[in-house]
Amino acid sequence: CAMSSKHGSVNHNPHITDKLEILAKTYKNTKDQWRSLGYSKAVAVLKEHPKPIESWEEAAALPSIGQQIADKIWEIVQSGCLRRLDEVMSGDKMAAINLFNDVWGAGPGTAERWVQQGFRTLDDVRAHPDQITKQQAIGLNHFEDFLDRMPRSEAAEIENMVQTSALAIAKGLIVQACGSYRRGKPTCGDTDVLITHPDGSSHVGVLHQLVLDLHQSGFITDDLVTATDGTHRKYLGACKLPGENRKHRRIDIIVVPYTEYACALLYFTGSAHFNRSMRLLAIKKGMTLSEHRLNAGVIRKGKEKLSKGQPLSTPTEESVFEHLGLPYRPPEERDH
Ligand code: DCP
Ligand code: MG
Ligand code: MN
Repeated sequence: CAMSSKHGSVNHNPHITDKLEILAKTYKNTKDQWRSLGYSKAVAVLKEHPKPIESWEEAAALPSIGQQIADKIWEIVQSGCLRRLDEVMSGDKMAAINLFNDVWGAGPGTAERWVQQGFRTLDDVRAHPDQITKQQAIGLNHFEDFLDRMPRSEAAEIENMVQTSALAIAKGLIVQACGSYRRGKPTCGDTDVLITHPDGSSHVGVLHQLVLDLHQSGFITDDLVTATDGTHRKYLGACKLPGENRKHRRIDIIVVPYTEYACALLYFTGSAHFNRSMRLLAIKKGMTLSEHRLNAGVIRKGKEKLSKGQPLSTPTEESVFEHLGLPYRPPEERDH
């Protein structure tokens, strides 16, 4: 989490966590979010455990691990297998649910509906256009491409392409790839481009023109979402670099006012898990952290907010860490 100082510690129980992670993912795909969360928490605890689990009692004594999960851990330790996992994996319905959850724009609800309608393969779904949203149609079209993670060098090419186009619209724009790319990952699921302008106003109207221009040049191939969230404008789509043998890649672009640059940069760099723990920490300190700003002096009564507090000055990411009383963490160390 954002507060812990240990990173990259060795997992002494991969034989257990590998199996429990599959269960967590499967339950997530079936809307059984509560059970999924239980397994995810157990996996996180096991990954921090300093040694291989050797007894049922050792497992059950850990936080977030109850008797049922301890039983499963013990079964894996003793037999190397987990019957529940075999049951879950062997069902053709379960396999289809897991497949359908990988279609962009389809969540657990859609996946379950498609399965109930008797669909088991992507072609079954494709044969029923009346059951597919526009976004899901794009997801089905680029199914293999979207699942494939691109090398970070390709994310850099995409960042460059967007940067060149944006700078032709307004000089001085800051155009920067965030997400897994900024965290230094070797591969990226998409490219997350953040745009702002230091003069505080020239970012306005840029996104609309940029998307038009990138369509014109053939770089953007599909639009998934265009939305406004307060002062942020957001675009999700698909793009393809020029040249032979290029895959369609997911691209996310957000355009923000310069006053919100640091909080937006922090948010868009992630990871999602890191953001959640930063936000929780802010709440513990009587603050709220969002992709827009950091507020202090928030007064809560239970979950209800009596006062939303006042925004703090956050010119840099460092300043956000400082307000929260945390040592600065560079992007490469924000995976957890
Ligand atoms: N984000 C978040 N909460 C979410 C989704 C996203 O806080 N539920 C933030 C943190 C992410 C960033 O947005 O790092 C970009 O989202 P991505 O889904 O693109 O995730 P990553 O770039 O981190 O990983 P990937 O390589 O899979 O794209
Ligand atoms: Mg990303
Ligand atoms: Mn993204």
